[in-house]
Amino acid sequence: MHELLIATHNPGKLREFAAIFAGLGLTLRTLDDLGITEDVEETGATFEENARLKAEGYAALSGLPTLADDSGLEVAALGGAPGVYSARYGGVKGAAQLQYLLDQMQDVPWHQRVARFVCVIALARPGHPTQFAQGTLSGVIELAPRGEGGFGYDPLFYLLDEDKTLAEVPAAHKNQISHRAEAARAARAILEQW
Ligand code: ITT
Repeated sequence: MHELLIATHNPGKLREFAAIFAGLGLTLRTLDDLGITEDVEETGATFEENARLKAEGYAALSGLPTLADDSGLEVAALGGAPGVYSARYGGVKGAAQLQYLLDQMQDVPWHQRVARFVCVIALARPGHPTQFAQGTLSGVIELAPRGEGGFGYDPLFYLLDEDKTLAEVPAAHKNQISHRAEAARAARAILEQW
C-alpha cells in the first residue's frame, strides 16, 4: 500500500498529517486530487461514528485506503456539549459562536470550566476492519477570548501548562500538543503496521 486518501477539505489538516506521516513512504491524496465532489454526511452521534462514516464512505468512492477525522470541544459543565455539534453550535459561526459558548457558561465558576478537545481518526481500507486512533487536549474555558492564532474555539481554550490560550501559542507548538497531533501519532503507528 502506497497511497492514502486524506478525506478532508481543510488544507491545514492536510499539512499537519503530511508532517506527522513523513518518512512512511506514503503518497497522500486529497479529495480534490481525485476529483471527488460528493459529501459524506456526518450523521453520527459520536466522533468515532462520524470518522468511520467519512473514512469508509470515501474509501468506497475512491477505492483507496482512507483516513478521516472528526473533532470537537467537550465542556464538562455542559454535559459534554457542543461535542459532535461543535462546528454548528448555537447555529452561528466565528466570534458569535464564542459569545454563544460564553453565554451558556455565564454562571459557571472558574474551577468548573474544565473542557477538552477530542479528535478521532478512522483508517479504512477495503477488505479489513476500520481502525481508530484518538487524541485529547485538556484545558479550561476562559472568561473572555484572547489571541489571534488557530481557529474555532482556540481563543477561549486556556492551557494551564502554558498560561496562554490555544490562540496565543505559536502554530508549530499547537501542532505538537493538539488533540489532532496526538491522534495522528497513534494513526502513524497503525499505518506502520499496514
Ligand atoms: P473537515 O472538512 O475535515 O470535516 P472541519 O473544519 O469541519 O473539517 P471538524 O469537523 O473536525 O473539522 O471540526 C469540528 C469543529 O470542532 C470545528 O469547526 C471547530 O469548531 C472545533 N474544533 C476542532 N478542532 C479544533 C481546534 O484545534 N481548535 C479549535 N476548534 C476546533
